Amino acid sequence: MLTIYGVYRSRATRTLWLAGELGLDFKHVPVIQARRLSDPTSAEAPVNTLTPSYLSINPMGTIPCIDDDGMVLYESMAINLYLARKHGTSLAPSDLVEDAQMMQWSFFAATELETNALKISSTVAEGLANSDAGQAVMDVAARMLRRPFKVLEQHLSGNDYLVGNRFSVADINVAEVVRYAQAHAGLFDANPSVKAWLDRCQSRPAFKAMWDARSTEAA
Ligand SMILES: N[C@@H](CCC(=O)N[C@@H](CS)C(=O)NCC(=O)O)C(=O)O
Repeated sequence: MLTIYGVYRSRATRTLWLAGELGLDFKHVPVIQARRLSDPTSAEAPVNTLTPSYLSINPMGTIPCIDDDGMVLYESMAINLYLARKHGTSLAPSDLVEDAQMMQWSFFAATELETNALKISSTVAEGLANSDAGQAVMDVAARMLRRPFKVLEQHLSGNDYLVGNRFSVADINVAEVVRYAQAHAGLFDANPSVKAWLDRCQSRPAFKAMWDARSTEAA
């Protein structure tokens, strides 16, 4: 049995979206970020990233995490690459080269995009997007993203998807990070192929199902 830990309003979306694409049967345990609770250590608090029983599963206290028949794994990109490979289908790499390319794009998202993309989404989430200070933070983050977005743009101007000209786990891993920057219209206007690719990824039924579930979860 596969268990996926982590609320929808977290990086768990990557794994929940992939599980939908693969049609996996799984148990969802909506562990919430401790920072979103006023007293995460109280006895009444919902299971969160500081709850001892959760820390005994994932000592990092992060979400997502999975337990796949006793095999526990954290780090969202590793989880997704594992699940894709385990269940095969066109979402998984078909050979060693594609495997390397899917890892390349996943590491690229985690190391070259995520920090600055998150600055954009958290500025919006904090309601600061229309303030001068918020705009300045978003513009600096967008400037830092210019180069990796240009690399993505060059690749996607000649390819509909990141690897093997088909939708794969690499697209999920990168699209869910690029989404954090989506509120910065200028970044996407300057990179129309990235915008078109993100639209393609987000128009998939499994993304929409994940997004609907996320939208119904308490903010
Ligand atoms: N690199 C990790 C990062 C995981 C992470 O930091 N997740 C956040 C939620 S999106 C978290 O668990 N934060 C803990 C907390 O806020 O208490 C991954 O990709 O899985």
